[in-house]
Amino acid sequence: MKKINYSILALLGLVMVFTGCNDSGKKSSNGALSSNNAEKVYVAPGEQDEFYAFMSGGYSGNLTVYGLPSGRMFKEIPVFSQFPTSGYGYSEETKPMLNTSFGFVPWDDSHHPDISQTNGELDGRWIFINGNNTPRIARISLKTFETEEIIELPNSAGNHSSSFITENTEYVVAGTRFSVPVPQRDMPINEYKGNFKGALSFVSVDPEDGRLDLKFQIMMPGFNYDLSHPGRGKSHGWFFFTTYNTEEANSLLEVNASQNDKDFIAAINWKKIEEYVNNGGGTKMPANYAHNVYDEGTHTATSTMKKEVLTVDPTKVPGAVYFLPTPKSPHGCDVDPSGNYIIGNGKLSADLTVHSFDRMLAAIEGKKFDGEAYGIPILKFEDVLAGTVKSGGLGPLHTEFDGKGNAYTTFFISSEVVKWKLGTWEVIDRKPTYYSVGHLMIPGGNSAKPFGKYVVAMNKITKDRYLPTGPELEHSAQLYDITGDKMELIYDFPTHGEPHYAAGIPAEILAPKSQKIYKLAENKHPMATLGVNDARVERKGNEVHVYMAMIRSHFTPDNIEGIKVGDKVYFHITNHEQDFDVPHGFAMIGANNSELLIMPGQTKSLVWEPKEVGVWPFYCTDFCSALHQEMQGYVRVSPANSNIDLSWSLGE
Ligand code: RUQ
Ligand code: CUA
Repeated sequence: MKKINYSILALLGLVMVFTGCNDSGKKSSNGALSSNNAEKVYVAPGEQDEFYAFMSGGYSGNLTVYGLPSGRMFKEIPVFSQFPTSGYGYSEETKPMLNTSFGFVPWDDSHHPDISQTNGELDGRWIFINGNNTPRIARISLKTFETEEIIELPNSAGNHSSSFITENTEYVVAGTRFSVPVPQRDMPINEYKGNFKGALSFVSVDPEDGRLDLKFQIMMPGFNYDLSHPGRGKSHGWFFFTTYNTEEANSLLEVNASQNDKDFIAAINWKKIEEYVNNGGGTKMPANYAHNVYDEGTHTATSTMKKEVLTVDPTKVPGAVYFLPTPKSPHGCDVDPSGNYIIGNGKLSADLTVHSFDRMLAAIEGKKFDGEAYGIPILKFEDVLAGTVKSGGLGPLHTEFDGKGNAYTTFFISSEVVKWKLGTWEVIDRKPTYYSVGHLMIPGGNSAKPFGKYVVAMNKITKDRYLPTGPELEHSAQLYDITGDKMELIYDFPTHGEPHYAAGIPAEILAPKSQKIYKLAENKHPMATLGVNDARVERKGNEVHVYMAMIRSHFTPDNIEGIKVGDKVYFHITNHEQDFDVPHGFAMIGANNSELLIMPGQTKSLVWEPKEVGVWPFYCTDFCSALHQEMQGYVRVSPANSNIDLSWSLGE
């Protein structure tokens, strides 16, 4: 396929050369060239973007924030990975965020962000994202753009069909990609079939403060649960998951999991299961998983180990779970804005399978089953099929919607986005991507109300798009204008990590609510230094606690003596600024962690273990005023057996 891509590219290149020189402002056949299109993405200095785009960081473990249409990156939000830029995962306050049942896990692989919804529309309160490797879900505040909560998922492995939310953010849902023994135990791998389980986790979200709670897990047959999306509108109350490896192979899956002509989309009536568990149904099972919560008042996270999970055997809840046969190892599982169409993107096929929710209900009503799998009824393919999109592309992965009756599907192998019409299934347009596109994103594209102005294609291969940077290239995103009948490629920009999915939202929903400072008067951190007179240094055995304040352009105190080799020195530092965008940093020579970047009104703590006697400097890392270079101090470190008294000062 690469060859095809390059010949298309070469052709386009020729078009570029010829139209580029003599075309003065007229629309050229290659969208990216016309000055009209340049204007479409140009956000002049001082102006702001129309949309926020939150792109998953993939193997960076984080979430990056971009503006659309400019493609400018605004922030990287640390989620599952330690982040020295701010001290996340290094500061004493944030280390608990990365606690798991496996201990401290300072990295993950984040795939699918999803923004909270009310009545099926984006409400912009929180964004959720999955950790794929050590199964976790994070909740990030869209007021502070900080990670506020991480919950681990027991009985799960490869948390891929995650983290998608229901239309009133009742649940954030996560299906396991790998089935595993539940509970985990020592057993031969080749006894997988019939013995492993696939857990689908329903994590409730508190409507007031967003707090997460693992409400129940459905113990499904041992397939791979790849992707999922909620029903909406008429199908609200249902959730749909693609499966592959219904063969339950445990080795050489590229061959052995591609035997069945059809795998399934699992349709889960979660309202029914919720009712069942609310009436005392389900089995409590011992478990061990971390629940980490960051408290904005104390600026501190706590980690609690939970010991129990409620599991549900789907065969015990009649009418709650069905299988919809779907060709051919389906990947993406996307639901249109009306909630009627469920699209299975069969990655080994050229056609897209669209199921109808109405037809599914009718088939269930008529009890028209085609056997069962592990006690779960299988519906007949013909009975649930709404239509097939004869796409002409290869390797369909993901579909999004523009809210105007059109759907857009990415094709990994043929490297293109294909636009087609819901209901008639006809292909309307296709545009190449450069190269090998994975997900795509329309702001609100997986809600009842998409904002169908742009689609962003997230490509896996960058090759010749940008100046080379050695063997490793950032991935590329491509922006298409979708306001007309035909899509137009208007921009191309690099992204950070590996964006799998992304979520977009109009700036006007988020920007006005964005927090500017933390109020010092509301700082409840137990180690905060709220007045400069409270600044002090205290010794408890070999632990020394420095209570420090910072304001332009000094630390209080800035001279500390009486520290000894072998001490463990905790700096608890409070930023006394109350102006927007005036953080201070703190860096200590030889510290085995990172700096701290402390926001106005916030307290953060860093531990430092001095190894050598001497007089050691610390300084502010953020250029905060004309006297930033003066914002510095010294710690005197004496031998372990010295009897120099603890003392501290400023300006003496
Ligand atoms: S997916 S490999 Cu979202 Cu297409 Cu993860
Ligand atoms: Cu504070 Cu530089």
